[in-house]
Amino acid sequence: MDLSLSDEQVAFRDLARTFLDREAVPHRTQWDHDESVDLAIVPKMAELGFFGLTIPEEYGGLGGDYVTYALAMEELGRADSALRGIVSVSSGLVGKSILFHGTEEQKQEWLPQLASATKLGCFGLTEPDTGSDAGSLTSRATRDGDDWVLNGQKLFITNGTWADVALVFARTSDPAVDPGPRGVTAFLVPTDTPGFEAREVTGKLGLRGQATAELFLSDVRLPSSAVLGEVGRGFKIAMSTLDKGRLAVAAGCVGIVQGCLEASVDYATSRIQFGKPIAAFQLVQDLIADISLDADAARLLVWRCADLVDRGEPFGTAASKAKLFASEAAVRAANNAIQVHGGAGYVDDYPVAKYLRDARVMTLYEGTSQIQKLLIGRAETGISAFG
Ligand code: COS
Repeated sequence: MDLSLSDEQVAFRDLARTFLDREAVPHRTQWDHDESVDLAIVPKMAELGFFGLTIPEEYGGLGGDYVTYALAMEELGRADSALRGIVSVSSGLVGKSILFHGTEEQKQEWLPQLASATKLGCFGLTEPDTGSDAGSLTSRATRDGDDWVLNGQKLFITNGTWADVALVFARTSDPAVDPGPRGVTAFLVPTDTPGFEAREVTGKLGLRGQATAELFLSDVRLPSSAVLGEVGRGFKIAMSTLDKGRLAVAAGCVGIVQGCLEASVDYATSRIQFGKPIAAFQLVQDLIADISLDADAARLLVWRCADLVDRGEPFGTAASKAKLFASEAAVRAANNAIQVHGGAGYVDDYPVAKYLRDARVMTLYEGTSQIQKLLIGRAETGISAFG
């Protein structure tokens, strides 16, 4: 077993870190206060390859591997999780769904634009009344001649107000006959289609630099070519895409833990109390050791999962484990980092308060910690707790 990174992987990670330290880290607190990152950074990130990393070269991407993708997500999480979300939703959840389930026409139309971030995507699965129970979604798509007409509502949609294309999951079967996952179909909805509206969700605890929206679909008329994959197979697209999304969230969480470690070491080695740096006190070292252990353990789970993807092996349960552990570790590490900083960690002069606020949602979105545990339990026992 070889856990060392290739020269190319190290080079990409270092390039990403240098770029983000220059272009994102100095601005992240302001973006957080403004409740929006400066979108001028998006084309620069695309130029570096963040958006096209795992999209094949024939569609304008770099055709890279998932270990490199995990490294990129880690660096984004260390710098600003709002940026990580923009990338992993647009090119990950939306781009990968199109890559693996789209027609050649759909790939040609959308992938080069998503890889270059000239267009952004959002992923419309969650609804006001269906979060964990995604298979019970109630947005409807009905046939009208050759067209589909969509009506419904989506909630907590990352990139919602910025997106040019929304991947929307809607029920195409009669809910009285089939209210479950089998009646769901995926649609690619250009957001300038009449009847589509996105409204910003405000007042978030964290990820304040990221656009989170509520989507409203009122008689949104789409041609048949807007269907992604087969009619009635949309839930499988959502679930298989979320497996890779969970890997991206987990890798971003590793970045949060790493950021907490670096900030805590910096602070503890320079802050003097009782005549010496507080890093000299064993109870402070205990906190730092816990953060360091969380960084290593989460990173190893993420790399294991990315390696399984690269080798074409099943990785869904490994993604659930990585997401569960890394997201809980990010919250724990941010809390420990604030403890190292004392009162200074409670304000925005240091990054750890923002790390905690951003980390908190990681245990909720793309499947709560409880859903990840149920999925792991189902894989181990062969028995489903759902429905
Ligand atoms: N990849 C491919 N197909 C999958 C899959 C996966 N990871 N998981 C499930 N499926 C398929 C199943 O094989 C099944 O197919 P068939 O109908 O052909 O048998 C179908 O999808 C339904 O699967 P299942 O019976 O597991 O559906 P459930 O309603 O029981 O799913 C869970 C329950 C909890 C697994 C699901 O609703 C879930 O993951 N919820 C969390 C949703 C989430 O992460 N939301 C966040 C949105 S983005 S912020």
